Order: sequence, then structure tokens, then C-alpha cells
Amino acid sequence: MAPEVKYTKLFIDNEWVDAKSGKTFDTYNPHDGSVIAKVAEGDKADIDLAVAAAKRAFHRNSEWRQLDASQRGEILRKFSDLVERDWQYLAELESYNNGMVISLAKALKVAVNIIRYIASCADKIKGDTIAADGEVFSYTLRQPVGVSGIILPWNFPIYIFVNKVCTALAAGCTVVVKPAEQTPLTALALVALMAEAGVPKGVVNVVNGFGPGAGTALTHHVDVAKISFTGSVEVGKLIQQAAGTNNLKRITLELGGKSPLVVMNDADLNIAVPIAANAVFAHQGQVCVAASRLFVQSGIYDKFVEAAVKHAKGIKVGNPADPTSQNGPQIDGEIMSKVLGYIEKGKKEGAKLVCGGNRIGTTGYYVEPTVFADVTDEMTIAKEEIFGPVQSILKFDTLEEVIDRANDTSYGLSAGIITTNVNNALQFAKHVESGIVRVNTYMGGGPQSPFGGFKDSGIGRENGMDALLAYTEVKNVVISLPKKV
Ligand code: TXE
Repeated sequence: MAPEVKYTKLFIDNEWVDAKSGKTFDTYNPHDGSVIAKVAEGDKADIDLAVAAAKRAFHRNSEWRQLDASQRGEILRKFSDLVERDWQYLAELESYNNGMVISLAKALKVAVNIIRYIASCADKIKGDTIAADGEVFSYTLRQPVGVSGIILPWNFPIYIFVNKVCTALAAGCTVVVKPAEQTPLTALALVALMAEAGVPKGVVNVVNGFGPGAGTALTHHVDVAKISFTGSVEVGKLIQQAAGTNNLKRITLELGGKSPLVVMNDADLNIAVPIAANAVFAHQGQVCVAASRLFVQSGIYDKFVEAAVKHAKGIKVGNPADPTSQNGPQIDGEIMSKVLGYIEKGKKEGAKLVCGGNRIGTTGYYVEPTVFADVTDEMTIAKEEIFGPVQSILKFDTLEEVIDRANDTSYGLSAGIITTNVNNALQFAKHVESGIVRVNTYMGGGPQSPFGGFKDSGIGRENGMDALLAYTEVKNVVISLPKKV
């Protein structure tokens, strides 16, 4: 049975409200393209109200600003308990609106631990005392940057909401969240839990809507001090420009990738093949770190391709609500067509299609797990982010060669190497141009480990203290003293 949709309005100043324009938009189930609900469509007028509420909540005398840092952590901890209490429902709603298979949606209950980790960081933010010249006492304060705009993608709506919003709150900021237009529902369910946990009025506001309406209003708003965004490079660049238009916003951008995974001759195929498959097929390839360039060393290349095809053929694609489905549909028709377009380009440009390559059925947005062998560096499928279930296998001979080829891209989000030789691993980890490097695995690191990209894959880092400090300003205080201390 489909999960109940409890909230479809905007959440501003702790009230559920319609959009000022009265407009709504449909949100869909990617399994069959059916309409789930009509959701309020916010635009500039609603963003203005939400930012004003967040600004009031950020006033130095507000309830929120008067809390101890540890009390902010306590509220977040209560929020984590409520998310845990309602996890079954939240996972079902995520799966329904996003097409994420229910087994993955349930496994992402790690979100509860993420909130708890962030909650525990709230009172660990601290300044320094400085060994300054002269008869002065010089110290720093780390203060919240202010009203923060948070713009979400559709691929991991719950996970990215809790990560960004809780980090901003732990730092003491107030926020206006603009979820992706494809997946508005779980953000609304989460903000209801935040209110239940005792987050004061105006601290978290959610305005659903589209990029050119609500999104640009938020990125141009003069009272917004920071934008945290996850999404495409194209929009990331627009956000960087908007951030410098009416004021100078701080920005954190977590963008796309064309991440290399390298498999050396010494790797055990029984380990390497499933790691490589999961790295690109999980969540139908709609993962920013997806290992969409798989470099396999020539000594094991043929055997690897054979095993990779066998593995891909074994992936069960089906209704995301079915607990046995391993892959579900792409998020919408537009993204599905884009993925199928890349597959056509791959064929046309001479890559060898060895598995899949087609849409599945005629309802919903399903694409077969697809494997291309003999991919070369200049092909489009080796250059552009596909964001779908397409594994591109490239052959290489030496580590030196593959490091250069791995780095020959404008992206730099994630990279991996599978090898039993520690020197290979250390050389690769040092020289690959990438914010994340994983050895003999492709996932993991947890909420404590910084996450983000080099080059066009982004600016700043999610997770850990790096992310938290990016929601703060450093203030230096200098006090004149009669005698040096
Ligand atoms: O992303 P967009 P889309 C990549 C992936 C995918 C492609 C397009 O390759 O195929 O991007 O996806 C909001 N000002 N990633 O079109 O447009 C928008 O409303 C302010 C990788 O969905 O970047 C949504 O909330 N906001 C990625 C959010 O930006 C604007 C995850 C993301 O949408 C805006 C998603 C504007 N001018 C897609 N225009 C990852 N890094 O994981 C749009 N938005």
C-alpha cells in the first residue's frame, strides 16, 4: 500500500501555508509516472517570507540564538529519535516519490547516526587565543554565518536534507530549504519532525518550487549569507554567479563527477567485480560519486569484462516497493531519455555494448543495467556525467598511465583503486585529483569524513568539522591591556 502523504504545503515560520500565488505542481511516482500529490509551488514571494522568518529567528535576542550550543545539540538529538521512530514511513515515502528501491531506502537509516554525530558537534565549535604582539589579549570567536539557503537535489532527498540542515543548525544558523522539484515530500515530513523536536519558529523553513523561481530567489536574496547546494555543475556555476550579485554569499557546492575506479592486475576478481558494479549501478547510477569510468589493467581485462557482464545481468530491476528489487526506475522521463541518449552515443562512437542498453517496458522510467567495453578516453560516455546505470570499461597498461588518464577530466569528486599492492594504492591516492579516494572499497567514510570535490566537482566539503565550520565566521577580538599577559 502506498504511504500516506501528510504534508503538501510550504513550511514558513512553523506554519503550513499555501504559496502566495496559490499555485501547485504535481509530484510523481517514477515507477509508473502516476501523480502522487499536488504540492504548493513557492516562488520569490514565498522565499521573501521564509527568509524574513529565518532572519527574525537569527536575531541575537531570539529564542534560537539564546540557546546554549549544547541545547542546539539536544534538539537535534531529539530530532534523530523522531526520525528513528518514523523510519519505516520515511523510507517508504522516499521510495515512493524517488524510485529508490525500498531495501536501499531502509538501509539509509544511517541518517539517524548522521544526525546524532552532527548533534554531538554543536558544542565542539571553538575559537583560539592568539599569541599576538603587544599588550593585547587577542582571541577568536566562531559565530554562525546567518540565514543559510539550502538547495537540494532529488537523488538522496532525506540523506542530504538531514546532513545539510542539521549541520547548519548545529552551527547556530537558521535556514530556508528548497527541495528538488521531483522529490518534495520527504523534506516536508522531516521538517514536521523538526518542529516536533522543538526547533523554534522560523529556524527551518521549507519552500518547494522550481530552480528558476524559488531557487534563484533564494540565491539572489540579500539577506541570505550562505548557500549550500548539491546538484549539477551547470547550476553550481549559476549559483556561484548569483552568490556574488547582491551580496557576497559563502557557498558550498557539491556537484557532479566522472569518477575513475582502477582495477589492477593483482586484484581478486571476486572482490573487484561486485565493488565496481555497486559503485556504478547502485541507485540506478544516480549517485554523484558513481564510478562511471572503470579502468581495468590489461592482464585481467578480458576476464573482468566477462565477469562484469555476468554480474550486471544478475541485477534484479523492478518496482522499488518490492523488497527483492535491487534497482528501480530513473527519477523521471527527462533523466531516463538523457541516459538512453548517452547509450546511443556510446554505440555510435564505437564502444562495445556487452550488456543491456535498452529501456525496460513502456511505463515508468526503467533502464537496463548496461555495460560498455572497449571505451576510450575521447568518447562522450567517458567524458560526461551520465547519472544512470551505465558501466564504461576502459583498458590500461601501467599505473603511471592510468593516473594521467584518471586526471584528464574537469571533474574531481571521487576515485578508487582495487589492488593488493600498497605502493600502488599510496601512489594513486597521492596523485589522483579527487576529493575522495577509496582503496579496496568504493563507499564508506561516514559522517566524520570530509566529502566533496576538486575542480568542477565543487567547492568546500560536506561532513565532519569542515562542513560545520563552513557555516561559521571567524571573529577576532583584540583587547588592550595595561600589561602583557
Ligand atoms: O539538477 P539541477 P537536475 C547532475 C546529474 C543530473 C543532472 C541534472 O548529472 O543528470 O545534474 O539533474 C535547483 N538556481 N546531478 O536537473 O538542475 C533545482 O530546483 C537555483 C548531480 O535535477 O542542478 C534542484 O533543487 N537553484 C547531483 C537542484 O537545483 C536551481 C544530484 C538540483 O537541480 C536552479 C542531482 C537555479 N538557477 C543532479 N536551477 C549530485 N551532485 O549528486 C535548478 N535549481
